[in-house]
Amino acid sequence: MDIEGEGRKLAEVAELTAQGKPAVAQLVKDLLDGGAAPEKVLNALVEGMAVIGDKFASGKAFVPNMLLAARAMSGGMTHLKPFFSSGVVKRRGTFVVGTVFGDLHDIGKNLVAMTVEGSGWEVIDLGVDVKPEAFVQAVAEHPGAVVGLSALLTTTMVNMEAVIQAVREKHPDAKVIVGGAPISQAFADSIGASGYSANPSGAVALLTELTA
Ligand code: B1M
Repeated sequence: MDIEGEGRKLAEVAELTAQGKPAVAQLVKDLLDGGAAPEKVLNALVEGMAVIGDKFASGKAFVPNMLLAARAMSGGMTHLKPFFSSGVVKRRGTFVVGTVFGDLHDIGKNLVAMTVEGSGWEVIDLGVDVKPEAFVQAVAEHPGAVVGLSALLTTTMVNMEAVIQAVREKHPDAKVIVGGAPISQAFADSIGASGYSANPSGAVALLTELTA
């Protein structure tokens, strides 16, 4: 594939990812089969997710748009995964994410997980109703991982503090970021979180900042 054709296809990957089109998967495959560098293809997917993430954060896109974009990106990632596992492409880091114990809400947490994964991070999603020990264990298995906690209930947001304490007891340098509808920057500060974000793209920006 010539450089011009490759550039056009990469731009198309970014655009179609933002639009949540399933055609992204085939485009990614064509690019990789045609010899495009996996990093460039990943960057195009990330660019698409960033576009939709910014629109979502500013109220110009909605949950279904984000879910479609994330699905399109996942389709593309299927073809990129072999390059990650072989070590040809380096991940930006590892993000261990979960909804804290007592809480079963996972739509927002999933959006954050998908957006972070779409930004080139390895994501370990522990699911919902996650006990402190499970976060501690995941950080032990993935040294240097940043932890992300989500909570949607005023009765469970307080459980974030117990998770932070348990994680820091075993991993004193661990970074833990928090988010969810009832969470504020003031609350995050009061429980010793490393950062707070109101939305998925903000979480990506925080991760970049915390691991710079
Ligand atoms: Co629940 N629920 N719910 N619920 N539920 C709320 C949260 C509630 C506000 C509804 C209400 O009363 N108006 C209320 C909480 C009140 C409060 O605590 N002050 C509530 C309640 C009371 C309950 C039950 C107790 C109801 C009952 O059984 N009596 C019960 C609790 C169960 C439990 O968890 N133990 C319950 C159950 C459920 C369902 C299971 C039915 C379902 C969850 C399904 C699921 O998640 N798979 C559900 C739902 C869907 C909701 C509402 C309607 C929608 C939540 C949602 O998904 N929003 C919600 C009311 C509402 O918000 N309108 C409600 C969309 C999602 C994209 O937003 O999760 O905020 P959100 O995520 C955002 C940001 O917060 C941020 O990014 C996301 C995208 O912008 N974000 C992060 C989230 N996590 C982040 C982490 C980060 C960074 C950003 O870094 C790590």
